Amino acid sequence: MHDKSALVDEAKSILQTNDMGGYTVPTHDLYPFQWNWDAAITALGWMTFDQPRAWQEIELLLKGQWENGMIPHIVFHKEVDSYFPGADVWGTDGNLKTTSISQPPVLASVVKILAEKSDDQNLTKSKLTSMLPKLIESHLWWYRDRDPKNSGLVVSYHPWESGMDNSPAWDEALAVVPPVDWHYIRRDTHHVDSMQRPHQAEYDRYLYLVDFFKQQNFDADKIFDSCPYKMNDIGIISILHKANKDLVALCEANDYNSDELSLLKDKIILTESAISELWHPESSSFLSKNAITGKLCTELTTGTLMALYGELATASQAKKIGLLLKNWLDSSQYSIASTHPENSKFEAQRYWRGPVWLHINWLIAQGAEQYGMDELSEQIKQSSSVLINKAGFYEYFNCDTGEGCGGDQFSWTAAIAMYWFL
Ligand code: 2M8
Repeated sequence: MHDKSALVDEAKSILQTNDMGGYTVPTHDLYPFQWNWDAAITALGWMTFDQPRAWQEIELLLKGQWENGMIPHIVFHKEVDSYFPGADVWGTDGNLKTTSISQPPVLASVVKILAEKSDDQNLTKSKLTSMLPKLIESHLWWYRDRDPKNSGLVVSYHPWESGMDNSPAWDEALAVVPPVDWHYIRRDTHHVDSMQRPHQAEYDRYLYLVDFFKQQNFDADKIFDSCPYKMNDIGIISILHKANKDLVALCEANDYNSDELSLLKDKIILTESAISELWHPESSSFLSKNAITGKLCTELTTGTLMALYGELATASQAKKIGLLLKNWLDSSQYSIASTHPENSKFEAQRYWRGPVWLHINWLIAQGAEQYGMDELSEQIKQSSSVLINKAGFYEYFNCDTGEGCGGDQFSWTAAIAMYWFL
């Protein structure tokens, strides 16, 4: 067992080392830019010892926001060639280069936490004045561009958008996407053992989609009509739903009102009435749905547990998910495997196909707590802290051995550990 204060010092120094002067890279070399949901989670870590710096993290992310409201998945603040695909491959316009997709919108929920925990009300007020309209715009973007038919269930166009890149839930839908027909050199496998990263066949298709968005001139209607990959991702839907409720609450607490905000309130009701489409009684879980074929993705991944976090489950559904979660925790040596260990596609060390991710645990633990499953929530927290004590602040952890995997000195792992249990 490490000394707690030594761990706090180490976690702080990871954020400081990864600080590029206002934004934090997830880890040097492997991910040398600012990522969307990493920035949100990382701000929670900054908040524990430097509140102005926490707000700054978000301000710099919002600098990359598109005119249509989208907050991109990566903001390429500076050119660095240790990552592929870089800004040139994405081919977007603008002075500040970004990617052309987004990522799980946990940001508004984080801003609510920052505002509530802040001890400088003037600073908070001035930050919220500029941020609230931008956050509202970003949520409206999800509903406008990603749910133009007003179904209540937004779609995602890329596994990278889910943040759970090579999750087995995406395999079938991704297999239909053609491979890219040009040669490229991956950089990720120069930094990390290829056994811990996605396969080449997946990268070929990730890149095809990147090209596809560019060829459509990033036109929302064209992409909605013809994108070969379209997913009702239960992870994104749940995180957006929760963030939407948090944003409405934050605006109300700060006497902020607008027509746009009323639109968001309507979306909350709409999603709640549509979510039963994704409930799969045989799995005791909500599932993602391939929006092209209408087929549910029956692989149990931690994305499916996000419905608890979004508070989208009824009491009886939540009870079933709770039993599933208990069984899930008991099925691997360490914490919550990102793919249920009994699934045939489970791999204990390969990226989003088995390893444990700490920020995901935090989201699921909040979900369990919201439904009164305090013991489960506590078990998730304890098992997360065991990993930090055993392995340190890695990107993710082998759920059988507890060994740290992927990038070391990882910002969101350090940040969530500081905020949650250190
Ligand atoms: C991973 O994704 C990037 C692409 O976005 C990659 O593998 O190149 C994912 O774990 C994603 O969720 C995360 O935001 C990103 C940076 O930590 O890395």
